[in-house]
Amino acid sequence: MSGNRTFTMIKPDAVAAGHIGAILAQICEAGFKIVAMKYTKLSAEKAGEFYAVHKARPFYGELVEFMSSGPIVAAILEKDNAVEDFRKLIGATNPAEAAPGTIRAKFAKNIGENAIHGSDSDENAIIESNFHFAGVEVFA
Ligand code: DAT
Ligand code: MG
Repeated sequence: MSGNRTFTMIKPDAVAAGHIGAILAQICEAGFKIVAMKYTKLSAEKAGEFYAVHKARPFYGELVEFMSSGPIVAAILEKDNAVEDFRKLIGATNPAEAAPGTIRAKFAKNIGENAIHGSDSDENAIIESNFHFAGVEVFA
């Protein structure tokens, strides 16, 4: 059975460009309920830990630098089939390949600075949510 929660971050490029409100509106209009949210900034160490799975990739250093370059909005979202539906809403990693109307098609700059994160599995949604939020910060 598919889970009903996913984890997201509005990334530093989209925050800096003033897109927080428009992105949250699109998320809510798509039927996701915000059950946890914070405006925060990742240290390089924390960003490196979050993306540790990509450590061996050539873009890892760039990714860690970018994700710790400015504030982000982190949130846990609830909806039936949350992980899959949210990946559809955000679009492909490379905005040049993202379907029209998706968050990345509308707001991402390029494959590295791509506006938003979405968990890729129910298991990772839980791991990523716990990485950013304590239980008392989640309001179901
Ligand atoms: P996604 O964020 O769509 O799950 P991913 O997990 O493969 O994509 O990669 C994590 C992030 O790393 C991605 O959002 C942006 C960055 N990234 C991925 N591929 C890249 C590339 N070829 N060049 C630069 N940055 C890349
Ligand atoms: Mg991913």
